[in-house]
Amino acid sequence: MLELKQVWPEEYARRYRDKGYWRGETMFGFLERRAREIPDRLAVVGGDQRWTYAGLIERAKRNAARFLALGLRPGDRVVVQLPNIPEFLSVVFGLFRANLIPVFALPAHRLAEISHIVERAEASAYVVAAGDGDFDFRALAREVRARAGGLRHVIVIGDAQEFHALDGLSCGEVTLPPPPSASAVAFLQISGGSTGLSKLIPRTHDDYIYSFRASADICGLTTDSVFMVALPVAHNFPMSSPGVFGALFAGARIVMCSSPNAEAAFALIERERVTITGLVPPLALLWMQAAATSRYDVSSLEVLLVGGAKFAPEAASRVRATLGCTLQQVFGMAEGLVNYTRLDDPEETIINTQGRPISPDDEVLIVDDHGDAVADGEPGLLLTRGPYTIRAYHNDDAANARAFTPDGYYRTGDIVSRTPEGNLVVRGRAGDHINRAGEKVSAEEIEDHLLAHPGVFDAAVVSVPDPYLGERSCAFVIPREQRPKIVALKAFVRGRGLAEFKVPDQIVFVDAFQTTAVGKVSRKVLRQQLREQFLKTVPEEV
Ligand code: OOB
Repeated sequence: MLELKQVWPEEYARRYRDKGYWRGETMFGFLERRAREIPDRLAVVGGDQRWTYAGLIERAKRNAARFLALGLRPGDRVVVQLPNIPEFLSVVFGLFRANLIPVFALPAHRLAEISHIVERAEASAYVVAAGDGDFDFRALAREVRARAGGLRHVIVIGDAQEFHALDGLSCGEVTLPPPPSASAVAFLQISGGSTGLSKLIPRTHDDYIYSFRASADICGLTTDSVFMVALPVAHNFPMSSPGVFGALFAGARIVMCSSPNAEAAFALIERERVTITGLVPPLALLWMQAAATSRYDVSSLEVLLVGGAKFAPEAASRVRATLGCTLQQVFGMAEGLVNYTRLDDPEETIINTQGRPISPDDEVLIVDDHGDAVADGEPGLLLTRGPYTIRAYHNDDAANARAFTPDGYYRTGDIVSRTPEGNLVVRGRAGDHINRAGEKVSAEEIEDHLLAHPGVFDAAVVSVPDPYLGERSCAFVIPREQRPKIVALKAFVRGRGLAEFKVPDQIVFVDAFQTTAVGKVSRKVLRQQLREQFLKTVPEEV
């Protein structure tokens, strides 16, 4: 069996084990242990389904047998693209039990992203729900299969058409394999992506379990907690900060919410007596506004986690008064490092900072452009390494050379400062991505799509401030003689099979890009110039 490894140098691995961060437990192992301890407690509620811990484990084992009976072999990668439904858990833990490697895609991903992920991960199978809202994932699966040759199986939850229906698969006579090593890669997560296409993030059982076990503790989860997922569950934040995995680790109950819409979520909070949930800042703003007039009782809510993008202090200061709960800011990344404000921090810290790392062994450096440490309070580039921060992306030497220092620090691309108490404050980004309501969009990736249009001579995509989204994307385009219409250009980008959140929010045609005396300008400088130009010319819009 092919076992993917994420390699920490031996002295670090030993230290992380000695200190009890890495405990040799596996993803399936911890859930099975919980199910033995509290078989009859509810693990997950979603739609009209209510599964106990025993019920979840049974379903996961059945799915494991189904996957293996289909011909998948331990170590094979399986792309999972599911909405917030209980089956997300029975599929993913089924894959863990079969020693298959889930690769997590978001429901918003389309042909371009899924085929890239399938190819990079060399995936053998793809699991989708038949549909989600208006979108038919079977049609997408058809296109993906036509493009990605190696994909052998498509498994569908619901009406499968020509594909395999999960429920219709036979379990056969398979023997489930022995557990994998806890230091092996358990799954591949997708990077937000600052440069070009998404990279794959290999997370081991040991490192990931540590991150959500500690998160569950920091977020105060107990067996009495009710954790609601309103953001897409496959994203690292709702998955592990403390996320569904942290909730299961704590023996809590998960409520799957299919839409982050305030009224739909409030109805579930009231019905299920939800105690904790997580949101990106734009949704937190909407919820605070909706709470003023909502007829639902959300008084069970104790903690609201907000992260994924910067939460303005002014908005943060209104959480308690409007929603009646404690705000917990979370600043994390799928590559590893996660910071939280603590529940008992002074209000001032909770409102004005993005918290401090999970682990005493998270090494955090804040440096200037020369790599020298800056003083407390001064902004600098955040570098980090630690017991749950990856040392390399999967199968991507070029990205690894850029993203990691020779001594193994991950260059986050974030500009932060540190308060004297050790809390981090996010001040900006060095990298060229757009943080659109928590969704990261790579400028380079969108530029490449724009350049494929015959009417586009050159394009530069930048982030501009947006009162609702935090940031939105603006594409500056130099047209060729036949200047395309803005709607047509947006439709062209969409038609390339991209997640909707990547289609430029705004397109501005320009005659030329400013160049320096040397004549040539780096993309990075160009984007910076355009951003400044935008802010100077249209300040009233921001
Ligand atoms: C989370 O993960 P990703 O991988 O989608 O994005 C990571 C990036 C960070 O490098 C930072 O630029 C930004 O998102 N970010 C924040 C933030 N939380 C994330 N920027 C400002 N303030 C915050 N609170 O977004 C993620 C992963 C785990 C937990 C929470 C968020």
